[in-house]
Amino acid sequence: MVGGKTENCGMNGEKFYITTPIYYVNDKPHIGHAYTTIAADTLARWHAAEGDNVFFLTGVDENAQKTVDAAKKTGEEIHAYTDRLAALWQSTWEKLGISNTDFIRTTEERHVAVVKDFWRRLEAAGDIYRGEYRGLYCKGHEAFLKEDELVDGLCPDHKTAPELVVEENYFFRLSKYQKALLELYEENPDFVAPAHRFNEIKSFVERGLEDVSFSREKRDWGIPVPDDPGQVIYVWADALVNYISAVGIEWWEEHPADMHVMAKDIARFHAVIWPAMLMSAGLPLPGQIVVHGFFTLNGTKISKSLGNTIDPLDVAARYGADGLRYFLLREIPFGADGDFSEAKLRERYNGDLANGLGNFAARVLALAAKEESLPALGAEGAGAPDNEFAGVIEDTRRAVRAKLVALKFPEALAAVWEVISFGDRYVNEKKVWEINDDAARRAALANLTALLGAVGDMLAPFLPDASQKIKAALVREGDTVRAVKIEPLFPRAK
Ligand code: ME8
Repeated sequence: MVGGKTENCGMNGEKFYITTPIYYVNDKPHIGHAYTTIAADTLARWHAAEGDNVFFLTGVDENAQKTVDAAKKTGEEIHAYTDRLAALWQSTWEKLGISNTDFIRTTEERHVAVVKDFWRRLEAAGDIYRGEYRGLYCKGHEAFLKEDELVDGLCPDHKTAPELVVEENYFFRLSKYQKALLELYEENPDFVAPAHRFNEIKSFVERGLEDVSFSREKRDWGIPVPDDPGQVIYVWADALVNYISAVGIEWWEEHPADMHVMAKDIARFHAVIWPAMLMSAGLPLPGQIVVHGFFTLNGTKISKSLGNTIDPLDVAARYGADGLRYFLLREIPFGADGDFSEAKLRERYNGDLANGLGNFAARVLALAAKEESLPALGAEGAGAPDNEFAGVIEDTRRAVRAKLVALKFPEALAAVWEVISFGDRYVNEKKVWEINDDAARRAALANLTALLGAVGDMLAPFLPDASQKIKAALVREGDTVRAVKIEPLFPRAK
């Protein structure tokens, strides 16, 4: 019962349901969150362009204990705090051009109701039992750590001492699902991408699974366990269900998520616990867990406690949302760890965007704007874009598609930049600005506007603003296109 796959998409209005993690509201978004959301947005936009009926979900995870701590720190009443943070996350995504269909908050009634229903399904399957839990709880992870995972007694990621917790909890019988999970992995060789992440997951499950504590004692924040107000549901058991509560159980039964996108830190929750929960609840499984690496900032770990977070909105204010999107997608091989540095971003921005795409668009549009309408791509007869150009454009479209199916964002963009260089060389070799023969000049410009239009199209999922501007500068009228000069797409950054 595994959901749809990317390769099957397109052209037929099929549903494509893609998600980001729901982020904690103990802080504002940083560059790592922006990366996940931009990558998911690119896939969502691409699927929509291919004709799919896309549902793209993001949101916030509010029921964690760290929300309580964060609100205490600011001195705000907790609901006022979560309202403010949820609005901040939402507006950040808007400013970064994120095309999400919905935004879910785990304090919403639509979510709480489905979580309780889900819990009852686990209970009915005999997979919830009471027991005593002793463990070392890390608030940063909102998860228990094993003794051997600590470094000098501290959580290696958060550099904080975990808290010893001894309490009566409800447990979820995760161990019961080891065999079923291994079968799932065996039957679905793309269930987790990329492959090296899948291997980590498989060997983790092969080593054996322990049941997980699925509730916490006496908390006044979180979703109460049905029929036991002394316990609240473990924040992960609550958060994962957002993927269902946003669309409703009936939708999920008919069309579970095709793709859950996230970083490696939470891959186990999505590729092990989540499918086991769904099996227990008798619900279909997601199609694919897509896992990227972790970002550092100028070579060091991004962490609030180290004070080196970076606000994606600051970056977008200086380089545009497209500048940020381009850097993240072009620079970091999806799946590998990446490093954010403004110097590298500036280099990419000036080199590839200002001098590359921006300059090419400006040259072509300035020359073409001097002409009457030109024959558009697909037009017949003398002066229409020639076969070489049509062929190059088609090959590039195919390459971009193939790279996106394989989650190779840098390679997909590199393919578009190759065709931009091809266009630039053509302008230079032909010296298009010097061609006096009207027919020859117009034929060259028909080729170039066709190429630029195709570049605008192909970049739509990656650089929505620039793509929009390019498309608006090429006004299509039947079989012809009229070019309009535009302001520089990417003014050079100092
Ligand atoms: O884990 N590099 O929320 P979260 C790359 N609420 N990506 C990063 C990153 C970094 N340095 N830091 C964060 C949670 N991310 C849960 C999720 S889902 C049902 C519940 C991104 O706010 C990346 O996508 O800690 C990572 O998986 C996610 O933020 C963790 O977000």
